[in-house]
Formats: sequence, structure tokens, C-alpha cells
Amino acid sequence: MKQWYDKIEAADSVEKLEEIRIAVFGKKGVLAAEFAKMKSAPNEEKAQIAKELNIHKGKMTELFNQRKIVLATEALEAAMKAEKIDVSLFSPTAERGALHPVMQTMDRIVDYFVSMNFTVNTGPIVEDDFHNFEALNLPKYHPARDMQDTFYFKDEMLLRTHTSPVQIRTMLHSKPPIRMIAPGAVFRRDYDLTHTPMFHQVEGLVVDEEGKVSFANLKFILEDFLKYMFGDVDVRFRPSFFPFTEPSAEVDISCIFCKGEGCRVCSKTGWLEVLGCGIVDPNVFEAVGYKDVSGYAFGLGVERFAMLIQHIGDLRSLFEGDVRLLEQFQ
Ligand code: 2NL
Repeated sequence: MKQWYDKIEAADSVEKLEEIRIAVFGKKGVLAAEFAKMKSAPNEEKAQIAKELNIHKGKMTELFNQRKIVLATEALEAAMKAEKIDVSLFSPTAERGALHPVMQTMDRIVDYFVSMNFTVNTGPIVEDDFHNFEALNLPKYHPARDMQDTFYFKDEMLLRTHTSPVQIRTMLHSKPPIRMIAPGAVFRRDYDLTHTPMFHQVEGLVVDEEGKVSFANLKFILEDFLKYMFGDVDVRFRPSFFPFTEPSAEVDISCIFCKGEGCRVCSKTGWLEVLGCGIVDPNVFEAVGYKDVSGYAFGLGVERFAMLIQHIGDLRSLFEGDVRLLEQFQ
């Protein structure tokens, strides 16, 4: 029995100790064998043998438990040492993404109109002739729907050239009052210094009972919006033309770079054109089946706002995906 005490003491790994445990305490172990032998011993000796065996069993159990704690602790310490992470080691920093400057600008625009109780509506990018043109008082052969400007698929399907079809769809499936904006990507066959074939628009539409919506309401909201976006600027409305509004206006702000003095950005005029708007043409309401209503609408290009607000000189830099540009807008 003494040899087993020594073996427990000498076990140098948790695995070795486990082998010894099975050999000593297991079903076919030495203790079980000694107890079995006891059965064939003379009756008067049995009690003494059992007593001695139980003392051995107790002592070896204690020895085993002590050894196990020592070995397990050693194993844990070795593992921790092996797996230690040196947090002072150099590692390349993880690249952190950021929202594209066009989307940051879009979010700011949307936030303003949400604060003014406008709902935000979206719709399909692939549209049909009716929603993109016909319903907007753009009859066939109107120059604005010329092949030059529009990407066509077959069957009179096309990439929307503005987000107005979203307003048309909203009017077709709901009743006034309507107070909505439609942000999203739009597509035109244009590519030069100031145009890209894909860009973003936010259009707005307010419709209510006849006489409840006026040009004055339109003027107020756009002036307030432009001061929110650009700070303390002057705002002016110039008469203009859009097929879907009458009367129509283009909206300028005083140049944010030269404060109206005249510079390269504003072509020495002191003004920057930022919006188009007007009173919704009755033909549009007729196309969606609205009667006895009035409304105003407006539209703006998000890239132009982004360039003015973030001081970006070249439109194309917004679409090159150069991380050096994007890193500047984190
Ligand atoms: C611009 C001008 C504009 C609208 C968009 C609109 C939509 C409906 C009815 C009437 Cl459903 N009008 N949209 C009106 C005026 C101007 O956009 O320069 N956009 C970049």
C-alpha cells in the first residue's frame, strides 16, 4: 500500500494523477481488490483488516485531493502563461467607417422636415411612364422626358428622374391632408463637372383643402429650412417654370463663401441657387383624382447641399469612393 502513497505524491500531471486514482479507488483498483481479499480472511481478522483498509482509504483520499489541487493550479498557471496577451504590443488600428457626406446631409435635411411634422415616404427606383412623367403634367414629347435625360428599360419602364413619383403614389393611395417628403436616389443621363448619372433628391409636398395651403406657407417653411441648413443667410425667390407647379420659383441664398460680395463659387452674383418650388399644378391633382384641394411642392439636390455645407469643390470626389475623402467626414 505504501507504494501507492508514493505514486500519488510523485504524480506530475493531472492526467497521471487520474490514472493513479483509477488504479487505487476504481472498481478494479487496489482498494477494491484488498476488500475482496478480506472476504476470504478468517472471520476474527476481518474487522481489523477492514479498519486498516478504511484508514488507508481515508489517508490516500486526502493525499489525492491535496495533490490534485496542486497539479490543477500548476496546470492553470501554465495555461495562463501560455495564453497571455501582451496588450502593449503594436497592432494596426481597426478602420472605423462613417456615413457618406451625402447621407449625413440627407439626414440633416430629413431631420428638419420631420421636426415640422412631415412624414418620410419612399418608393421604387424603377418606375413607369405614368408615375414619373404623365401624372406630373409632362406630356409625351416634352423635352424634359427626352431620351437624352432618361435611362429607359423596355415596356416604358425607366429609372426615376426625380422622386416626384413617390408623391404621385402617395396621393393615389391616400387622401389629403398630405404633408410629406420623399428622399432618395434619382438617375439622369448626364455626366460632366457638375452632373453625375446618379444623385439624390429630397422633394416635399403639402396638400390640404382648397384655400388652406398658400405660397406664403411655402415661403415660410423654405426660408426657415434654409436658415436651419446654412445659418444666417438671405433668401430670395425668383419666378421660374416647372411643368408640375404654377406659379413656380427658384430659391437662392446669399453666397455663404463671400457673404454676397461676389466670388468664384457664386459666379460673382452673390447668390447660390439651392431649391425649386411652386404651387402644385391643377393637372397633377387631376391625374391623381384629387378635387377641391391646393398644395405646394419643392425639390432639392442633396449633393449640391453637401458640397456647399461641407465645402467640397468637385462633385465627382463624392463618388470616387476614395477613403481619404471619406475619412475627413467621420
Ligand atoms: C428642382 C425642382 C421641384 C417639385 C419639384 C413636385 C412634385 C409633385 C407635384 C408638384 Cl408630386 N411638384 N415637385 C416641384 C417644384 C420643383 O424640384 O430644382 N429640383 C432639384
